[in-house]
Amino acid sequence: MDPATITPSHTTHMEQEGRKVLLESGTLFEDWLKQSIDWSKWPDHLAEAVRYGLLGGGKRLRPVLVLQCCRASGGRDDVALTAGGALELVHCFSLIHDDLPSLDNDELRRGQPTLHVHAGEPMAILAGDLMLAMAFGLLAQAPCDAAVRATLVDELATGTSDMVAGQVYDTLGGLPATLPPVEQVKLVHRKKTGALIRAACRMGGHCAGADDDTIHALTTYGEAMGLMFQIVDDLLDVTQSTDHVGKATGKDADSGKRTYPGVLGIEACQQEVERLRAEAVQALQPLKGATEPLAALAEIMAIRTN
Ligand code: GRG
Repeated sequence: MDPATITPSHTTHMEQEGRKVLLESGTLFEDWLKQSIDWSKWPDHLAEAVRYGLLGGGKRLRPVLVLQCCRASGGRDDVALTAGGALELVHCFSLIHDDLPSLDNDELRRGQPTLHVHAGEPMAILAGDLMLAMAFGLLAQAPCDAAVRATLVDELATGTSDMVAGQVYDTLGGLPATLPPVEQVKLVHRKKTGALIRAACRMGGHCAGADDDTIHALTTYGEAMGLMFQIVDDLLDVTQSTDHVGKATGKDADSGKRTYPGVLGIEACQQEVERLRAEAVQALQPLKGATEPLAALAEIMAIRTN
């Protein structure tokens, strides 16, 4: 999926800037992942499956957030490229496993057959497992001091385990029954989708050796972005076609899942998206580095249509 097509061509300066940031930084990661991984270490068909799951398009939002949060905190690109590459490996692993017949049973992802359709279910499971191991292996080699490296590993482990807990809530239940419906949906979204986006922003700050106030600001930005991202995703599921989004839509209602539009209605969701976008941008105020790319990413993620 080409980020340049993420919105129609009418648009404000911030939207254009958001598309540019996503395209330029996303391409940087695409190239980095191709070049920095020693693909010859694995059997050819395993390497091919990982490459298919990792390099087959995607917006690269999470690694781009790592890079831009690192830059906004005054850090170096080389550390952020490694941390962002590791995070993207975890993200792509989660999509591969999420699509499996025993979970969401989806056949289309990023406009292509899902990995289990392409390479068979056993290979999809094993390629996903390898990608998770590769992610932590990459972080172990991050070009920074040992304390920062340990913090990056901790952040990625927290984000990944919260994501798995969110997936369990979403697919196997177990949410606290005392929570009102909207709080239940919020909890699932915060964990399943928000946790990795939050981790991306915090990892970007840690790559730069940021102080506590900066990490706090990036956390607020990341939490608002994460929740907003999933509410927009829920809205796309009810408003867009499968062809346009490149993955199956209309599934949430069919599967009886609780979603934001299902609980609040479409209009209230749109207002919540706008509130979270503004909250994300506001959170950037204390940062000393260049924050326009992060504000532009909030803008474009609020209005994305795929
Ligand atoms: C099975 C141990 C184990 C772990 C996997 C399956 C799973 C746990 C978690 C699923 C998490 C998940 C798929 C959340 C949905 C988040 C979401 C909206 C993903 C789509 O992100 P985009 O739009 O995708 O950024 P692209 O294709 O652009 O990268």
